[in-house]
Order: sequence, then structure tokens, then C-alpha cells
Amino acid sequence: MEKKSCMILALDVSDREEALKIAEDVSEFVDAVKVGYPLVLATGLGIIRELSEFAPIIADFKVADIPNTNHLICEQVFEAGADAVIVQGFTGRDSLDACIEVASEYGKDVFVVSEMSHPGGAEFLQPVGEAIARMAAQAGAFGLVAPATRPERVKAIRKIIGDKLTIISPGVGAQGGKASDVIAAGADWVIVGRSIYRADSPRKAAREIAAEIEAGPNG
Ligand code: U5P
Repeated sequence: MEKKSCMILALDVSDREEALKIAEDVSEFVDAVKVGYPLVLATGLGIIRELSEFAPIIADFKVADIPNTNHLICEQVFEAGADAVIVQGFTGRDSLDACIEVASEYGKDVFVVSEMSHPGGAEFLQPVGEAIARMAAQAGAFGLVAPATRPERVKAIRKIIGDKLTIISPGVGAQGGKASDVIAAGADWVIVGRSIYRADSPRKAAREIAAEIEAGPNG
């Protein structure tokens, strides 16, 4: 995944035509498109290959099962054409290893959720977030998912993992995070959904966030 705008589109719409149109309109301003359950359950797994015409695809299935099931899920995800998969870290090292094993067979990447961006993410996951980040680094994951709603947590996690892993960070805009703050705290990419796909002009919204990232937190 090439780093240009430092932005990933979270395409949580449920209509195929709308998804393809938004992806095409904003492709100039995003480095990847993240698809998850809302879009895939509504339109089918084939949407991954269709969207991959516009950008690399990150499949956000937050895979969280026993190693064998994780293995089977990741095979389907990469067979469908995804470039990366997002998995949960709380299921433990063996479950994560299963995902990384399949990803490396396909030459693809695994991102591990260490802590979630919503208020409830602080309840159970945050206290173990740093341990999950360490495990992900030891296991050889490509990156982490860490909360844009708490840039101080992104900073703490960056300190733990150094430059070993990339950090992608959801929670910008609709959830309250500011893109340039999170990049300054150590994230490589921000993930933006509603602020783009619900805007009157998704293209204009994406361009504005990209410009804000480029200008930096004091810009
Ligand atoms: N996402 C989060 N927080 C996490 C992990 C993943 O928001 O901790 C995902 C959501 O499922 C959604 C996107 O797809 O990132 C954020 O969308 P939005 O709040 O910008 O609309």
C-alpha cells in the first residue's frame, strides 16, 4: 500500500452502484478502500474484486475465532482479492498466527485491532491494548488498528512498537477525531467513513481531509 494521502476510505454503504461510484470519485484522494460487513453482506464478496480496480482493498472482518476457523476465513478473503485483512488480537497468538500464515502464503497483509475507537473500546480492550500491540509485533503482523479518537493512545502504542508496524486509525470526523492530530501522534493512515460517504460531495470531502492532513495539526 503506497503512502500518498495517508487516508483510507471506510466504504460502509450497502448499495453496489453507490459503492463503486464513491470509490471512483474519491480514488485520487485515498490510498486504500476498507470494506466490511455492511457492504459485503449487502452486495456479496465479489464487490472486493470490483473495487480493487480503484484502490487496494482492506477487508475489515475483525476476524476473531479459533485458529482453524481464522485460517478458513482468511483463505476466502484473499481468494476474493483483498490486499489485507483486519483481525482481532484479543483471541490470542495462535489465532493471529493462523491469519498471518495464510496472508504470507498469498503475499498479503494482516492488521491487528489493538484497541477500538468507540467509547466502549475503553471498557475491556484498552487495558490489554498494549499487550496486543506487542504480540502483533512479535507475530510479524503488518500493522495495527488504533483509535483516532484517542491520539494519546496512538502515541503510546507507537512508542511500544517503534517503526516495526504501520498504524491505521479509524475514528476521524463522525467519531470526533481530527486527521492531522492522529497522523502527528504516529499513525500512518487515518480511516474515514461517514465524513466522506455521507457528504453531499464525497470527492470534495475527501479532498478537504487530505488537505488538512497535508497542512498538519497547526496548519
Ligand atoms: N472501525 C472503527 N473503530 C475501530 C475499528 C474499526 O471505527 O476501532 C471501523 C468502523 O467499523 C468503520 C470505520 O468501518 O472504521 C469508521 O467509520 P466512520 O466512523 O468514519 O464512519
